[in-house]
Amino acid sequence: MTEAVLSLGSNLGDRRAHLLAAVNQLDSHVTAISGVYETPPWGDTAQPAYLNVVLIVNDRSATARDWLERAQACERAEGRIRDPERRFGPRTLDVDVIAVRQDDGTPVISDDAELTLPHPRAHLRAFVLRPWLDLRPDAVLPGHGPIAALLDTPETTADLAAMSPRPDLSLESME
Ligand code: PH2
Ligand code: MG
Ligand code: MG
Repeated sequence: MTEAVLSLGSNLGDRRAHLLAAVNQLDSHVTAISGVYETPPWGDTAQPAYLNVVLIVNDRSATARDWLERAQACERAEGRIRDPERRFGPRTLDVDVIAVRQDDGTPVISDDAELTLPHPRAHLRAFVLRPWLDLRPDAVLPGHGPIAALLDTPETTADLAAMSPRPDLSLESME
């Protein structure tokens, strides 16, 4: 069995609907859904604000690569178009695999070009760390330490202050 932490983001079209479609597609594997946050764009600032959410997903038989394939299937279902010129540009739906662990708690470490685990930029991204903290206050990002501490670094504090919870857009009700 593996448990994965997935980061979902959307900043084009009906943002909440794109996030909800992914939750519904991952369906019975979803064991926890964070609050929804409105977040300033990271990495490429000339684009609309994002909605971000973090999911914890479990599957008896899934490998890390299975999670990547499921994440990409969710992106395709929401009409994701990749612009090779804009690596961090706008998107209908982005689903990133942040961290995976085996059922004995061992983290999956991978430097595969297609699937680097843990995610190589997660420690810099308040939009990943803050919703994850909602679900797992004691979580540790392998190689970087407790996520609570990572939200108190020069790389994340400004973005943390600029993001806001959107309880009005919660996905918990699954409507
Ligand atoms: N995703 C990106 C680039 N920048 N900024 C925010 N706030 N949220 C995202 O999900 C995001 C981003 C590319 O993966
Ligand atoms: Mg991403
Ligand atoms: Mg991505």
